Amino acid sequence: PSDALLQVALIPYVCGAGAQTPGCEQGPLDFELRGLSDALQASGRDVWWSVDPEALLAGPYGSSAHRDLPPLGSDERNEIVVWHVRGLADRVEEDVRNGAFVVTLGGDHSMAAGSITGLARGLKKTMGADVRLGLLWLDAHADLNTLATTPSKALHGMPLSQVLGLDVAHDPFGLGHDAVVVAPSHLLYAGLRDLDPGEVDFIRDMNIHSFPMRDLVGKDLASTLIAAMAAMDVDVWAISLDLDGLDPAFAPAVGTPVAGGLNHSDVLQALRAIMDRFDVRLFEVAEHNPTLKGAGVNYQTALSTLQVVLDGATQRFKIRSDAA
Ligand code: B3U
Ligand code: MN
Ligand code: MN
Repeated sequence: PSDALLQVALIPYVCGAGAQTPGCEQGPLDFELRGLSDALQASGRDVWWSVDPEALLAGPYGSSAHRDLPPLGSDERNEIVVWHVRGLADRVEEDVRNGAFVVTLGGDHSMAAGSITGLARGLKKTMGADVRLGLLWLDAHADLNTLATTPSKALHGMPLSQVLGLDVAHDPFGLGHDAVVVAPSHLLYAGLRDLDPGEVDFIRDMNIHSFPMRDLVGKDLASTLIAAMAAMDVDVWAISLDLDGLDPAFAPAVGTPVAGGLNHSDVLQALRAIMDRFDVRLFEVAEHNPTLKGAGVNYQTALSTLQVVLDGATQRFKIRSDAA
């Protein structure tokens, strides 16, 4: 019916243990304290927190676990990430099964292992086992390291090795063998400018479609991404935005800023065009670290980005429910 509302589930990932710089665990609550859910509530959509970020922070792997973090790479450190990743995957799966558009809010980028796996599981149940999932990854980093190639041992540099199945034997995110959910040919990178040698090899050897920053000079981001996405045989898309993919002017409060990033208005224009054309079911904002300077700028950037994405999702939903 045409009066149906788009359901939008905000899902928090209150974990920063996957990053070298602590603080991302406070990201989702900071977004909410600055007014996120109210600002996103609009006619035509129903926005709610699927889990209360404050309650999660008060739990066993919340603020207290982050106060004195065990060293990177230790079992104790990874256990915190695994707990949050598994919880996120379950939450995303359930909300996707119930037909919601999912917004995952971090939290360090290890979250993507859970969000993309949860989305794939939910889609398999609602659309069938052979649904093809595409992933647009906006980031300064490729986040493609394995335990063998990582220079830092930080799990936020590894979620895509899980999603693509590069290190199934070690399963560092504890998601099991069925969590290989995106084909390398269905991954699209934009904004890359700080890669490790192992990641450069993976991208070359697997022929992953990538627009590093230097290849975007003088190109129109929207039409470049649209053309690349249209050439992929994909049914449903997820988009993961690492705030450090943007130029630090638009998102200064990130643990690993890298100069010379994506222009925010270019990204907004691209997202408008993408939401118009492709069936996007999940949008992720990662690496918001409110303990660093410039958190208010991060928030404004995240908010305007989500407004564009949800406007597009609402439009598509209206067209779909009018036709039904
Ligand atoms: N590639 C490096 C650095 C890094 C990855 N993601 C962020 N930083 N934010 C690594 O540690 O894997
Ligand atoms: Mn990054
Ligand atoms: Mn990242």
